[in-house]
Amino acid sequence: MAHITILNGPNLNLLGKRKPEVYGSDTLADIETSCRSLGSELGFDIRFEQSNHEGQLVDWIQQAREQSQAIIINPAAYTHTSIALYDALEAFDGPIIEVHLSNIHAREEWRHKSYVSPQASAIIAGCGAQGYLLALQRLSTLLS
Ligand code: CA2
Repeated sequence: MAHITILNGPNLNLLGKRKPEVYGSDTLADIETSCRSLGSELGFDIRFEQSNHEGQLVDWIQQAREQSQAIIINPAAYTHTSIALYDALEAFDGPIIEVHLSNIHAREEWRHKSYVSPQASAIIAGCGAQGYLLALQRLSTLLS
């Protein structure tokens, strides 16, 4: 059974509680439940994590090198700032899918730059919570 690490960056623990017009009404727990449900249909064992701390995300990416065949990551605001995430992801050998709930290219200009995209096999933005499920479906193709 393939193991997938799904990582979520800062403030995504607030999903569903504020800004539904931008990020939708699902909570992060709702997203985790739907990822686990589709993941079990696709034969994936899933580790689902959220942190507000950059170093914690780096630690989980490093753990994924030993545990996981692929990473799905919504780095949230660290998307636009983090060379540490870039470097950690560079050391991961499998596919990496970057997910954003909102279309970062239709928002403020400073959100258009992603330090994660150069390390990603695919980028999904603007599909809301469904983006995580699309990422799992893509991994099903890539890992089969
Ligand atoms: O669209 C996305 O998924 C983002 O990664 C979300 C980040 C943002 O900084 C990125 O540019 C795009 C922000 C996540 C914060 O989520 C909140 C949820 C509810 C209330 C406040 C923030």
